[in-house]
Amino acid sequence: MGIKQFPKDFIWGVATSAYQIEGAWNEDGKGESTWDHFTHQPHRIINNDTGDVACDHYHRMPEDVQLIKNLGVNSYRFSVAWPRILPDGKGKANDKGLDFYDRLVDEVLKAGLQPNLTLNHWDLPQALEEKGGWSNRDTVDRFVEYADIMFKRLGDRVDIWATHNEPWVIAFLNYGQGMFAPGISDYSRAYQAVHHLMLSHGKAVQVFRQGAYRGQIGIVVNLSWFEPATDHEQDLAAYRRAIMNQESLFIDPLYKGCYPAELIEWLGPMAPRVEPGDMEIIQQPIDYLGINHYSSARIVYQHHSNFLKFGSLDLIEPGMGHTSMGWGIYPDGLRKLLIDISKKYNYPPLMIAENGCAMPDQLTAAGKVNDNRRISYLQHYLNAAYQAIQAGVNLKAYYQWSLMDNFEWSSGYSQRFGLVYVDYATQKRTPKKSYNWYRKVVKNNGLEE
Ligand code: IFM
Repeated sequence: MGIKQFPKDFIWGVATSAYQIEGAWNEDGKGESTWDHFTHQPHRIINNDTGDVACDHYHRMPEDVQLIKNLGVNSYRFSVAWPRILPDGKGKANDKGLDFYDRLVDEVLKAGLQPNLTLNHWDLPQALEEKGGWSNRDTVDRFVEYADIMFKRLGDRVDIWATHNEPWVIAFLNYGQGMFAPGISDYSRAYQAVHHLMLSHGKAVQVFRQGAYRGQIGIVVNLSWFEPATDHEQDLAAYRRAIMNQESLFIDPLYKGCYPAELIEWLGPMAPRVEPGDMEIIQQPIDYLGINHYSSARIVYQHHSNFLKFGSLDLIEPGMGHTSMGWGIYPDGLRKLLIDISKKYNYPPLMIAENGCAMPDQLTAAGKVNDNRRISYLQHYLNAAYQAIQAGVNLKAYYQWSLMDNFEWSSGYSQRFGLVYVDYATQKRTPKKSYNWYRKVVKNNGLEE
């Protein structure tokens, strides 16, 4: 049997984030995060679940790193809980918080893995939220102070850094739709948050370059693959707005130093306030662009849907159905997306920072999880990534989301994304069938044909 080989130095990994796995929400001097605050309110999350304990990773970190080592991957993507470092969002850093990530990075290195550290995977210190959070320009400088602390502490050992994970989600689900913490529905604030997230990214990259640290730095955006539903002018225009709002709004400033003019004009008074010099700061050269990809859709004009007046119809590969999140499975969307982004932005180095699926996994009486649909999902999406590389995409890495089942934001623990099953009552970890399948892919540095 032949192997579809990935490039020689390809990075294979798994990803997690602090709030979703760590627990220990108020231990060792950690401050309250927006997600602590949000989940402690009734009816925000399915079953009123919280991340108070989550996978108890804070206390089980060496065991979890061992699971990653045994998987054979060469990198681990995780995030730092900002309020563990700066409980009040500013001032003196919390030594115990820093010590935890120090130990984690050392453990990851000892296991022969490259650390890939995300500074902001959504858990903002609540103290900063109370002053306006990401819609307050002051948060930009608070983030840069925090980033500087982390660079100084771990810059000698971390290989890959990301400033933010999914700024689209932070801006639009947190401040626009109000579905995520802090639960605010105000699109003017959401667009202002976009600008502050991008500005804080640029400033943090400047600080990173000044420190001449050894690693690479980039940002991670979430991108679905979109196609216009028809070639009618209204659908085509709706499609352009969808693309601008998801993609160009975040990627154009990085590579072209501007926001998409057509979208800014459409937004009118909702457009963010930008100060002179901001766009130059955002356009700092980055080492890679991280992409999180989960779904694809056809875009239609819909007058009553939202102020951008577009609706989306899931694209689904015949026979592949949906994940348990209800997201259509369309692997070719990943191939098309990677090629499209590469062409638009002149073939930058790309990393798939997240891809994976929630499935209705069951632990059998024999203590096994036979998650064949996840294997099929990963097989197809990795094949799409392989085809994109063959087409010239400069893809450096693939991180599967996620190492283990964890707290899936507003869905709480109802969704299982892991290669490892977590029994939350006992915290027992059980590698699923897909864990062994992925191990083989990594070992072969490719897919069996
Ligand atoms: O669990 C999330 C992750 O935190 C960010 N990207 C999407 C994943 C699945 O919803």
